[in-house]
Amino acid sequence: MIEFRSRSWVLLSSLLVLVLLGGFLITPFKHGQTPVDYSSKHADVYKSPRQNVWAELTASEAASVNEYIFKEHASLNLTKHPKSGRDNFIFGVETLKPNKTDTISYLYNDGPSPPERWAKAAIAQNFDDGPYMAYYMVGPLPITEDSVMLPLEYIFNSGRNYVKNPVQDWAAIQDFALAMAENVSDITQELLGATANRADPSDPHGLLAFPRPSRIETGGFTLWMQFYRPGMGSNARTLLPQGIYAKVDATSSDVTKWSVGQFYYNGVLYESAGDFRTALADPNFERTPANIDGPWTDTEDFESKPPGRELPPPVSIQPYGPRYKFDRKERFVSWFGFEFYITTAQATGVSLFDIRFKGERVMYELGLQEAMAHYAGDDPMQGGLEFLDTFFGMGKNAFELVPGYDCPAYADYLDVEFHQSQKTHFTPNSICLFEYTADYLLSRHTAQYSVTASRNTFLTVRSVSTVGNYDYTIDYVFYMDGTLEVKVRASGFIYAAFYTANNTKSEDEYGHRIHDALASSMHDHVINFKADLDVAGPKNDMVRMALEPITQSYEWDKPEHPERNTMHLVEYKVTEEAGIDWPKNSGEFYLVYSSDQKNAWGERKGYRIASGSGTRPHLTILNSTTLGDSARWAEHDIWVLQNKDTEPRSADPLNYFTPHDPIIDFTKMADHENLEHNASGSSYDGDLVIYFNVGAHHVPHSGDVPNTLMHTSGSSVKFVPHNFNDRDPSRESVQGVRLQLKGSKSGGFAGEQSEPSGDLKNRMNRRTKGPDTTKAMYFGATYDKGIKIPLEALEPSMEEYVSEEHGVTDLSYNGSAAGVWHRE
Ligand SMILES: *[C@@H]1O[C@H](CO)[C@@H](O)[C@H](O)[C@H]1NC(C)=O
Ligand SMILES: *[C@@H]1O[C@H](CO)[C@@H](O)[C@H](O)[C@H]1NC(C)=O
Ligand SMILES: *[C@@H]1O[C@H](CO)[C@@H](O)[C@H](O)[C@H]1NC(C)=O
Ligand SMILES: *[C@@H]1O[C@H](CO)[C@@H](O)[C@H](O)[C@H]1NC(C)=O
Ligand SMILES: *[C@@H]1O[C@H](CO)[C@@H](O)[C@H](O)[C@H]1NC(C)=O
Ligand SMILES: *[C@@H]1O[C@H](CO)[C@@H](O)[C@H](O)[C@H]1NC(C)=O
Ligand SMILES: *[C@@H]1O[C@H](CO)[C@@H](O)[C@H](O)[C@H]1NC(C)=O
Ligand SMILES: [Cu+2]
Repeated sequence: MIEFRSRSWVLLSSLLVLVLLGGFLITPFKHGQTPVDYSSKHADVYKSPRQNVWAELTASEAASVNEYIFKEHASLNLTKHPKSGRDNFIFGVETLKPNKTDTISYLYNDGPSPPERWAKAAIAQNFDDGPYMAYYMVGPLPITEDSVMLPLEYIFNSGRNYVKNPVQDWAAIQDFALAMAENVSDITQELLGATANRADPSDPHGLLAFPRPSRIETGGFTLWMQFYRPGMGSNARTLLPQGIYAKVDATSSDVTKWSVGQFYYNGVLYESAGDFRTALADPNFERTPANIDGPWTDTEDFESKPPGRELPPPVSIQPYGPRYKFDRKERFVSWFGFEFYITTAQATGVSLFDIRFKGERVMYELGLQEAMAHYAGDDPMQGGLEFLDTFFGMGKNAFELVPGYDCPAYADYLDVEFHQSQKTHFTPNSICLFEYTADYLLSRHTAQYSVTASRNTFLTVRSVSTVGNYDYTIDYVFYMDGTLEVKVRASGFIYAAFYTANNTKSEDEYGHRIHDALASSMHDHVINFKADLDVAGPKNDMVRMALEPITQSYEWDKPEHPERNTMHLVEYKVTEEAGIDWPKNSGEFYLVYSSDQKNAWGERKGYRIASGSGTRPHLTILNSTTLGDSARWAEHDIWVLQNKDTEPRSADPLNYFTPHDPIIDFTKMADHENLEHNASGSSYDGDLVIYFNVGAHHVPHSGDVPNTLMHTSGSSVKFVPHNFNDRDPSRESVQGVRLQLKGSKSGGFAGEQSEPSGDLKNRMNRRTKGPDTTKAMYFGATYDKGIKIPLEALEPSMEEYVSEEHGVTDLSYNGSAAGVWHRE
């Protein structure tokens, strides 16, 4: 019997990969032979060629950085356990990714030593005019007498390493919201049948008040607070907005100076709680029904039994183990020519570095930058609601994956560590790595005497970031022909609008009615990724290859056609930094060509930036009032820029607090700089970088209740080789079969080839019953005997899921990039 790997054997699996690959690819298993003995230990551990220079800090590195800052920078007056907004504290430490230019010699020129290792520290710091969050660089690591702490400025084109923090006194803000709710408890009781419960804020029968900054000035807010029901049973809070809104003057960083102003209810604005109360006392006061929780927000239906539900669905299995090699320590993966390193960051989650295909450079870096959701609506909450989800942390909110559900039962899982508030936090099994065979072929062809079919097996690196109401499944997918795909799918509770039964309001202008007192709220998801393409080396050119109609005359066409209406290719070089949208009618190919490397046919080696599946939108809103300059990358589909050490990211989480003067302003990165490096005298070295967006224009409808479905939200961009190789490189890697059709003809076009020898021949003829029957000629290995499948491979034991109850972000400021606080 062939045994299956279980998750508890995951560590062992990396030891096995080498043996597996050897066994699998070179000596196909013979009938009856047990391919791998999983119970024995193997001496060989797969080793990455180099060390992962982008790896997150280890727990001991982080501890040493924290200790160094405390000891050597006592003047910062840091406390270990902040209890109030006046305390200074180290919020988090993580790896400061090395400058690309400092890695080149180590990665590509056999340089002996890796670049220096540095840490980035985020420190909550009070200055004379209030609280700030400031970034520092600490290094080189390990900490020695030569290590220093410097303001981290070079990666922020604002020239600042700090952002004013308007929510530093989070405990006071919570108390303020509670006091506001208590002050109008007579009104909420009357109109919503509930009040806030100070003793138990998560009381399912109580109310919460949640703030949205409707205007962010330097260092202060104007806020609107809306009431919500907690929806604690279902976690459906964002489906339970209530129709009462309060405006808060929060321009002072001292919360005791905040004050409540206007109220809004049923389309009417009241100047104060008093005016609202007076209006409510009028017997003609117009009410609108409240939005009440109930079974309609439940995410599961445990009861229904439509025909078919009594059987489990098909699942994928992997009886012989994985075919990739994986260095778990360095997080390095090698699979059919692809090689890359995996790393993570608190804000952005998984990134891949040094991606090569068949030994040649493809990308230096591929990773998420920011995930934005921008809403619209005619009420004070939805009217300006916007989220930049790295602010809450796409990495630190990537939780354990559900085995057999998020990823196939046989996937490898990676744990993640991050360092926040002087502690190392451990998230088990939050990245998965697996091969999967598509339900469709990569290639096939039926010829006169034969039919050939090649399976499409791909490799996926997956994580899921749960930011409040939404779960984003983020995939990096590798295909055997050298294609890479970046795919994001969102599911979870929509952030819905309160439905006002006021017939003077225009129907369906911002969404649809989806329950008694609930409306959907249109919003754009624009999710930004960086792809630092180094196609066959760092010097690249981006061109738009247009397909254009033309009227041409050809000598051979005369006299019948003096002119012929046809089409041709026209190349437009992208000569300066620009934001480009997907072309109408897909009428252009966006190609990144090597400036100096050509394939065997003299064509420039290239990769095409192609649209994948779903929609790939940019922001519908022009010059968003809420966003200011904080997310200008959302305004076009694809950006091509000069690559610079000083511009490693398109955004920073703290952009959320300074929309009009963000710490990273993308417009200053995409500022029309020259992309031509061929001319003499050009200071530009030819290394370009691409930023691109995936996402969706989301107009939720009744089918988004209770949860948005992955297939309506899925969106991807692909990077497809274009003359990168001399021919299709997948041919040597794929597994498939060629069937010789019955009949007497052989030879010639698509006829029978000479018989292969040895093992292959044995296997080839395994299923043929006689000389006249169809013959199967397999390429790549095949399954060659029945297997007994353990339950574990079909339905992994959930005992393996080890996470304890954890703090999923509730989209409040506590635990965001603004800090984490404890009560005095
Ligand atoms: C240090 O911080 C505490 C609050 O955490 C404050 O009371 C004290 O005045 C600060 N000292 C200096 C020198 O800034
Ligand atoms: C990266 O390069 C910038 C300037 O190009 C420099 O200021 C910075 O110190 C370098 N970073 C590291 C970690 O060496
Ligand atoms: C902030 O969140 C942490 C958990 O991350 C929790 O322990 C703490 O009590 C919260 N602080 C406040 C003021 O709610
Ligand atoms: C609540 O009412 C009290 C008493 O009128 C007032 O002092 C306080 O400022 C109010 N708080 C809020 C948050 O509205
Ligand atoms: C409905 O909303 C409009 C504003 O859009 C407001 O003028 C009107 O008074 C509201 N009607 C009721 C019945 O509340
Ligand atoms: C964007 O809006 C701001 C504020 O209204 C305005 O100052 C600016 O000129 C606008 N920019 C563009 C490009 O429309
Ligand atoms: C550089 O490229 C541009 C655009 O393709 C071309 O017009 C120009 O002649 C080239 N210059 C040199 C020196 O090759
Ligand atoms: Cu959505």
